[in-house]
Amino acid sequence: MVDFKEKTVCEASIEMLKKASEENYDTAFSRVDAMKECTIGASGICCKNCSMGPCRLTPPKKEGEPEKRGICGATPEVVAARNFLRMVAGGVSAHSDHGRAVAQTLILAAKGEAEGYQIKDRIKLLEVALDLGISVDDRTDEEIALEVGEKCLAMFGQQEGELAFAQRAPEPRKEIWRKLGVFPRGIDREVVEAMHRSSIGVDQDMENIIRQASRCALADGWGGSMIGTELQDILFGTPTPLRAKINLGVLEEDKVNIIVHGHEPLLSEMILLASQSEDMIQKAKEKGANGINIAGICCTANEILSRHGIPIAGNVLQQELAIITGAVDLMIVDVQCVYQAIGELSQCFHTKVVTTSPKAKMPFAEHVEFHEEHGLSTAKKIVEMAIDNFPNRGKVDIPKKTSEFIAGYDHEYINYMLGGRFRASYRPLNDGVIDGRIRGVVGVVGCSNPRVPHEAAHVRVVEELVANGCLVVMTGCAAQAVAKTGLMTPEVAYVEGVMPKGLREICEAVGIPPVLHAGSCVDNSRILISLTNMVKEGGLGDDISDLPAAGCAPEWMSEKAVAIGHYFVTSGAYTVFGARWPTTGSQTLTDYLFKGFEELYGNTWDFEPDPEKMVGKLLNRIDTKREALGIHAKRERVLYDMAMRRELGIE
Ligand code: NFS
Repeated sequence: MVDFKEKTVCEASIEMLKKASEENYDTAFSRVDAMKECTIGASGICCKNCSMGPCRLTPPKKEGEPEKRGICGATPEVVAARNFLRMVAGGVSAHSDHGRAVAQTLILAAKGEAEGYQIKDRIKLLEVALDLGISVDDRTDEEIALEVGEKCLAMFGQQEGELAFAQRAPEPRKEIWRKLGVFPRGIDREVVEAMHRSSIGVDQDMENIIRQASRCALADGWGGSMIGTELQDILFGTPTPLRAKINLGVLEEDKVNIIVHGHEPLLSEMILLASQSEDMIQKAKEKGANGINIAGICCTANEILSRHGIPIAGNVLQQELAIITGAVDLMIVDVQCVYQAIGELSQCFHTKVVTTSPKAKMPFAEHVEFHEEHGLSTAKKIVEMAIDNFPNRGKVDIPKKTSEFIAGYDHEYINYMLGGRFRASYRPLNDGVIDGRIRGVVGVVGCSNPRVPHEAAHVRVVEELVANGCLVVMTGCAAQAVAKTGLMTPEVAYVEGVMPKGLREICEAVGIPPVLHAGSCVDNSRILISLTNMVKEGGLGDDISDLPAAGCAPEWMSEKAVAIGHYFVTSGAYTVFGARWPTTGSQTLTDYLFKGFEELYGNTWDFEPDPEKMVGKLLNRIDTKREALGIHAKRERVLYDMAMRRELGIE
């Protein structure tokens, strides 16, 4: 008998896992038990980049035995470095293709050729235009937006020079990138070069391979992802804080439930618009439903949550569980983090799975291709499919579990909330860090991974960081885990024992929670800008690597997380991963990333699967930085015990 409490800390998920087990539905939670991990592949030393192999470079069994080489002679560190580089390139390609699609849509919208899309945030448009050196005088918004879109699109094919958005980084950081030869050029160029250099018989120098990983990752954080975030803000509005609900309980028994799943808000924004139209609501009523309910899964959820307060049904590991409720009339997907299993699983229920991207089709799904030119009409067609499917429902079991939280904290809002409309500034944040009320700022990001208990490490790490006076900024599926705990509501500041007095004073004065939801995974680029703003505000050193700030991804699984981690580290932020580390097969490479990077980038990668030890490492690094800045005060680390957690009502 499986103990579901060992699988997840989320009560709603436990309920659905019980149902899955009783009624014999497969999920990632059960498949992971049947799939034994390949330790050679997991540690990064299996090379399958040509058909002479795969070459499995297992470490020597006895002392004195020679280290294994690939058939071409490749050493373990070179194989592990190539595999790492390919992971980075995979992640960068995903974020960047997303950014490209947004740039293309902005161009269409500026020309009036994208049905349903318009320029929503004029201030962001002007800011981005000025950063890109685009003239804004005597021009219409559409003219400016067209040039912004074209300039951003050109960044993908750029062959030489320096990526324009990367110029936003602090000066000393840019000097480091130039000195090391990792200043990103064109986004596509960096991905292609990564693939070339890691193919058989090309780059066979570990450090040189990792150099390309750095350049490629930076082309994501300060390129593809940043384009995605900035241009989405222009098209759909820059998020501001709003209250929302999360967990499977947001599905509604009497309404047509449509789940938007995937990553690109280009699609979900239109679905939302279509679902709010009078004719669609009327149609739903005709079929006996009490309206249309949209909920999100994965990062597309974070996107429409941040801009419209649309509820989140769950994170990546809840996509199958949502279908098992029997209440999902249609799940619409675009790209990334969509499990193939949902197609087959949907056959056991009335749920329709609809794929929409020409890049992403799958068995057992209906394909309704989505093109921005006809965005709204296609969205209406899909919403109608969901309405027509409502009467086909069978037994419905929606877990009665939801939590409230606040989302929508981007760097613009942090600036505004701390300083107010007329003196918007990062000064109060920097002062809070300098006077020690905020010990440090930590970004907690990334996926959930069924190899480790779902959401347990996210919750544990964040609780402890807050208990130790850190302000936490979250994105992705990690944010969705902690949204269920109450730590993302300002009211938590009034609960005894959650955080030290200093952090509490700041939260109370500003009216913020200690944990800020900053959006989706491409929005990690917002964290880069926040860190840069902290540097530019002054008093905390000259570069990102001087800040008492760090990042972590306790439950990551996607290549995208590796790309994000690598651009955080090469931008100067110490970053710790949990769950698994992909280069453990080569001590030489692991040492280079965990130690050697200190001298190069002023901070390093690290790995720590134990959540409490992970917090220890993050706090150590933060305190070291505080000491270097001369703002250190000795203090004990608080360890959150189970009684304190229970008091908080955390699952
Ligand atoms: Ni990020 Fe978002 Fe979630 Fe991981 Fe997948 S949804 S882009 S990759 S699993 S956080």
